[in-house]
Amino acid sequence: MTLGTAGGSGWRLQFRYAFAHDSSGTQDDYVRVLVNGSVVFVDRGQPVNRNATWQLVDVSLAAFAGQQVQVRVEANDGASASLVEVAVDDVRIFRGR
Ligand SMILES: [Ca+2]
Repeated sequence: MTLGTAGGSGWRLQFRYAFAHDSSGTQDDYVRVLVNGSVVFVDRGQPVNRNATWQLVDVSLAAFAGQQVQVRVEANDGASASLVEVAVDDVRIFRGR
């Protein structure tokens, strides 16, 4: 979608996500969100057990005003194979005040 016109303010990306991993998690495990190829959000694994809980993320898209945007979600089980569980829901792009 195209975010209005250049210089427009208030554009935001919101979504909920859950990221679960076990104690074999590392920084090479991650979930991230890219807008037009730029990383706007990342959460990396750690060597602890983490249960999946929904969390809200709110990112300003002001830098992309006037552009057509493509949002991409990536999840990665990097380094050695480990438990990586990711869910994303309620993705919204809107113009707030
Ligand atoms: Ca891994």
